[in-house]
Amino acid sequence: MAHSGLRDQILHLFLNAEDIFISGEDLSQQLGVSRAAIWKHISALRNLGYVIEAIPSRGYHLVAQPDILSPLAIQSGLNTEFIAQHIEHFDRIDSTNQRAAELGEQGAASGSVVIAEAQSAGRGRMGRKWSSPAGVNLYTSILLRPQMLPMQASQLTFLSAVAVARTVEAMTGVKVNVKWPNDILLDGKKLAGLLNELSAEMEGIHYVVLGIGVNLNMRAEQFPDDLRHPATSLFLATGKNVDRVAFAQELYRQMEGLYALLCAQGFVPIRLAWESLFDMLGSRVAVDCGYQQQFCGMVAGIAEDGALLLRLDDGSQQQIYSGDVVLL
Ligand code: BTX
Repeated sequence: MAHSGLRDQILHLFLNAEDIFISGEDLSQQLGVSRAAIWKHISALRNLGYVIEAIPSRGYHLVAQPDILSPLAIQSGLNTEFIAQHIEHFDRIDSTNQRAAELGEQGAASGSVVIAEAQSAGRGRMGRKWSSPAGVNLYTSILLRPQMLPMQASQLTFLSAVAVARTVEAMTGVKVNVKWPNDILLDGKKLAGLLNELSAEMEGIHYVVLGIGVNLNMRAEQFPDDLRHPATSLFLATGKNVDRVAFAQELYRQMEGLYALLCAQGFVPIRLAWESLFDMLGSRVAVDCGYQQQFCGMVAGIAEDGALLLRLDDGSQQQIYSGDVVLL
């Protein structure tokens, strides 16, 4: 985890103070420690990359924060009801999905979030790996306890895709597309990946972990050579670094808003939002479903349960549950 104790409390005061300057006297009174202790922790914060100005007659002023996805920074001004009200942050972890599943087993509240600067075993679908270099991207997992049937859980994948797309547009003005089932593409290159994992019985869901990886400030040389599809980052596309804390905040707000919409109005508005980002509607595609099964046809949309709807050449409609889609 990033920080602890008094340091966190000092940061909390900086981030939530009305006035940009706080005197050493005020800090020591509010936290009940000596001014020498405050000074020691301010030095420690500076060593971590926080830029803190000290002006004798006015006090301390937090000028800049290091590029760390610290829970305090994310929670300051977040304004969500439940998503990211509880955040676990790691400098490095095997997989945020793995940790969020542990939290799910331990009874953590719906909306709990795990976030990491780097992953040593970031997971993709079907045992694939998600490349997760340190300090440049977003790797996060959101724990939810939705009141829905297990067969409806894939609705949450579409919801996550819409949330990522809207966040990217809000933060950078860049428009992205989605590809069935779970890709987010920028100019045809993979920008983000979603991995949603489920713990359920036939009758209901215990919890869902929504895993989201977005390439934000990743440089070209940080991508592995053996990617299956071309990939990109927002930095590569725009030439500008993205503020990772602001991006995470916007993503959690979008997730919460769309989740509220799903709970209130069902899947239809989410499906329509997703389809508006899906530029293959009406296109002729081939879908490789594995086991030497392949379908060709026209993309007609997605079904309530997340299946891809394909109009085959004989006019019949085929629902496809998994496969790789290629434009013909
Ligand atoms: P996927 O199976 O659709 O994509 C995995 C494939 O994408 C890999 O086989 C590789 O070719 C390519 N790839 C790997 N890393 C990257 C990258 N950084 N950018 C673009 N392409 C890449 C997608 O699976 C699901 C990924 C979810 C990742 C998040 S991160 C937070 C959470 N924790 C966790 O362990 N996984 C999720």
